[in-house]
Amino acid sequence: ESGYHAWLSYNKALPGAQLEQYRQWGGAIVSLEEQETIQAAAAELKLGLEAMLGHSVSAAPNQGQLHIALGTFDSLHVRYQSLFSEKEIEAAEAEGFVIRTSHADSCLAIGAASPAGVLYGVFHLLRLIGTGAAIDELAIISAPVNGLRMINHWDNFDGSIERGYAGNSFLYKNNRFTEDQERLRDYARMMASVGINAIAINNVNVHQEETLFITPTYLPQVAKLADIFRVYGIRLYLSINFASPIQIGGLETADPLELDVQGWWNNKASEIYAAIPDFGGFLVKADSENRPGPFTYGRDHAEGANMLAEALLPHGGIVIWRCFVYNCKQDWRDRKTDRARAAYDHFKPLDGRFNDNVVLQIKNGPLDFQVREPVSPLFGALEHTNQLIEFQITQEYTGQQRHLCYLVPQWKEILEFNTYAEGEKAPVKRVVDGSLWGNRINGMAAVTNVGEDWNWSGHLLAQANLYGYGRLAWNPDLTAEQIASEWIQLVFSLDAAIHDVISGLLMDSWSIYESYTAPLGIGWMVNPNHHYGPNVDGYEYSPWGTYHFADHKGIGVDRTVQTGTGYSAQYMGANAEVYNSLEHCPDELLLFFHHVPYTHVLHSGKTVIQHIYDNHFEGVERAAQLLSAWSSLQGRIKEELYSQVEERLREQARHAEEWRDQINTYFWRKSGIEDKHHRKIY
Ligand code: BDP
Repeated sequence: ESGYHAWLSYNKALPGAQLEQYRQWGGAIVSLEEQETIQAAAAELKLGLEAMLGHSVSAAPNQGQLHIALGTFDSLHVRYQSLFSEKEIEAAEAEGFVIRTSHADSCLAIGAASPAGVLYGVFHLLRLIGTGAAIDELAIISAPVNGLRMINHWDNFDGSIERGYAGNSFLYKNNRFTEDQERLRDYARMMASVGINAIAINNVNVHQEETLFITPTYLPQVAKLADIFRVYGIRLYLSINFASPIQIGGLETADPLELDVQGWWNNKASEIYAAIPDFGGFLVKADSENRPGPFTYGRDHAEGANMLAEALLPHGGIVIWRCFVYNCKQDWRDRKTDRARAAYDHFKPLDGRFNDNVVLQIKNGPLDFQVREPVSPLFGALEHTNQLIEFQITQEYTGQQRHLCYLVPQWKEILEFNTYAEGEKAPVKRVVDGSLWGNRINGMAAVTNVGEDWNWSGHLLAQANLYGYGRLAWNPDLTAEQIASEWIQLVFSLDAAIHDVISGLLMDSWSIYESYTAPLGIGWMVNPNHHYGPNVDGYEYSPWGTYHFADHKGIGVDRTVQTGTGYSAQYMGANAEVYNSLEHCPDELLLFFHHVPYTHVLHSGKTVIQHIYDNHFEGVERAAQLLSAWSSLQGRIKEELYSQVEERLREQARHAEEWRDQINTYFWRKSGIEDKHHRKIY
């Protein structure tokens, strides 16, 4: 009851009217295939139905008994095959499913082209039941919009997690693979239930020990993990160290154009595929934050990526190459080097040079997962390159799962953002899903927020981000509210009043967090290294390229073409003009693009300084309201769930005050301008 079963809790309290329907259809399951994923799907369906309906489910319906049948289109019993038309089968594509209730056949059938599709169909049906939907007239065709729906773990072999806020790793402990197979299976179930089909199991910063994952020392254990994932339709990926040929291969170079190096990777790939026949491929962080890469040898990133791609190609593997490349040793006195420009400047010139089995992984914004950033201008700029968007589920800069920040609204906004590529209407979601330019490899990746905490995500409500990411990767057209509703109903209750309280909390949380932290898109006012809590100048005189340039007159980074770094010109169409213009730039990103006096008047009618004061006072009040709203649920939801969230919201309310006071005080001291309302500033 701690949240361990998350959205697969299969709570019993279902509404009466529908319950009757569920009982009628859910009395028996017909599943005839031996294939392991289909077996897992049937087992999941039985588990879910029995828990939610409180009766046992048989494997053989009586004559004329309503029942659920599941299987692949090719192997379903002939009796059910006519339930699916050619058109539907085509529309379900490789990974999707069709669900149909047929009274004439006494059957609710779940069909798919692949076993994974059947599994997704089962989870969809369970979700319908868990959220109280009617099931006796179903005709659903659903196919994932994105090809890759990927999770990145930043877990280290010693058991720590880079930017992990839910305890240590449940994959590794003290340089060993975990023995807790049950937890791994539960994790795989949970991921499959929202459509995840790819997981990279180790940190993109690959240290010495993890470099050995691709050697005989650890490959057998990596393979065991892949076996568990495979049952649930998930392919395993590894982050690799670009310097592996030197570190574990005994070569003197990792130069991608050296024949020895190429040969080494070719052999390595064969070795990996011998152990894991469906191995997904490599995730690579190169020439970034002190990681090795092709630059050392005077080669560019296309040469580096393509060399690995050649090695994986014969086995059907791919290279996921990250675009998080910038100078992290910048002199803060240098006002011309702009970190925000870096990804575009590095990768735009390489468009069209990557092999077909390479995909670039691009962070959603140009900097690094701040609470508010513009969308990365690379989206829309790479017409001839496969690409994935990278989100951060783990709340590194958004409260570290101590503060509530439901991120789905942020991701939605990003996915809907119009890039103006190819004319008028080209939202990021269509670049990412590959439909704009017909990219073969496409989709989403995200840094996960899970750890060995019993509820997976530390803050129970942060589970909604993990759930939401998967749902959005499957279908980016779902709304943030819809996703929140599903999660709330599956985890807590179908009670409308309870639902509304929790939904209100989730939906307001991003804006609340934004309001008491760094203002107007400037970001970065956090403590160095761990990134929790306020520190206005924490990164101001550092080499990381993350500045706000506040002085006694004003604040902000001038990224205009005329007087600034010219970053705004990396955008297309109206975006470039809007961001470049002081007059038209949206308030929420003003300080990202412009350096302005504190007296500058926003579209809202307030001055920048008064906006900072007001927003921070209001933010603290709104954070306190989160706690009082949650308190109204005491006694109405399970105590174990209630109390863990209460504890976090209490910390948030207190900590928001610290943010307010440090930010407001800083700007009052810098500017000397009084708060119009004469509230307490220190
Ligand atoms: C930053 C993190 C750092 C990661 C890096 C990355 O602070 O720990 O290694 O991103 O994405 O957000 O590689």
